[in-house]
Amino acid sequence: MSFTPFQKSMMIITADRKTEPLMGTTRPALTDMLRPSEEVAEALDRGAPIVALESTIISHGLPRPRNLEVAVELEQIVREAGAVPATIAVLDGVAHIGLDKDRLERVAGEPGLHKLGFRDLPAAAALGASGATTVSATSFLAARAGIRIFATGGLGGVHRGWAESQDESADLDMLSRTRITVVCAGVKSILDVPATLQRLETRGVTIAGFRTGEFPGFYLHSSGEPIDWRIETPDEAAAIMRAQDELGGPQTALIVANPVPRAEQLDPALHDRVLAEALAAAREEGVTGQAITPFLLGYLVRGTDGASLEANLAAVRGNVRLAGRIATCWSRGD
Ligand code: PSU
Ligand code: MN
Repeated sequence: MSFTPFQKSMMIITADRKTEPLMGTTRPALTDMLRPSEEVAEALDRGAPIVALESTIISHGLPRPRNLEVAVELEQIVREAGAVPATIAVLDGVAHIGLDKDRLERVAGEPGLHKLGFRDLPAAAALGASGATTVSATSFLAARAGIRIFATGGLGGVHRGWAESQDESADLDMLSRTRITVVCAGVKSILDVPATLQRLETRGVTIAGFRTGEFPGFYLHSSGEPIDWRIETPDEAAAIMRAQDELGGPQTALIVANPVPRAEQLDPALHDRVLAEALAAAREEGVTGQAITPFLLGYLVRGTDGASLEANLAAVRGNVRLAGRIATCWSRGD
């Protein structure tokens, strides 16, 4: 007898619910903490193609009110590719896998939403908090719900000046222990890209360039860093995913690195100039930790008169489209 990924995840949830409550405490059932929308639950049951989408890019990564339009548009792109979108966020302590219109509006507009990495999920769930999920939290929640494919803009990674700040995004650690395929335009160019690639190699995360042998540079078509594996079709991505499962071993991710088209990239000279200014401003203002990524992305949008935003959106749209195609190949089993 075989089971769909959703059925398997529900078995885990059911099994977890049977575990002994801690002495003297009651634990909310996991089903209450993780709630697939009706549409997503039904797609999981049928083994239909699904693409997970993160919400931090909506709440913290893009300026309002454009962010809501983008959130709606990204879901539409997934549908056009023949897959079901599952935007993920935590609202009042519940991790929603797939958001209806009202919930999407909350994520785009609610002031003071948390930015939730993986480590924040237990606290948010227990305390009934609301927040947008980063790549680390979204990867975990998607995989937990039985979703294998996830699209975003650019991953977090090793920050410049890492030796002093020790700031390495939790995204990398999560991708080294989660069986998910993430389609992205590389890592954000505000980061130390060679150091990030080194960390991904050390941690055993597979990277395949989609029609490129160079790691994309988020706003830029290329970061200039070579990568070892190049694929030409979504089928090849699905084949790598099947090989991951068949080979076994640690539950690592597959990064499908999909560059923004050259025609839509940010002008490289403008990029380098404004990024240098942004990094200097962050140093001067003492911005660190969780705040630094939104600060730098926001600075770039203003410093390039919105051109970085257009490049960012072009990258995300392309990633979402490709993720939809990979999800279709994956669920067809070819
Ligand atoms: N991609 C974008 N914009 C974003 C992000 C990704 O195009 O804002 C978010 C993702 O949620 C990613 C997070 O996980 O930035 C990384 O934040 P940090 O560097 O604090 O880990
Ligand atoms: Mn960080």
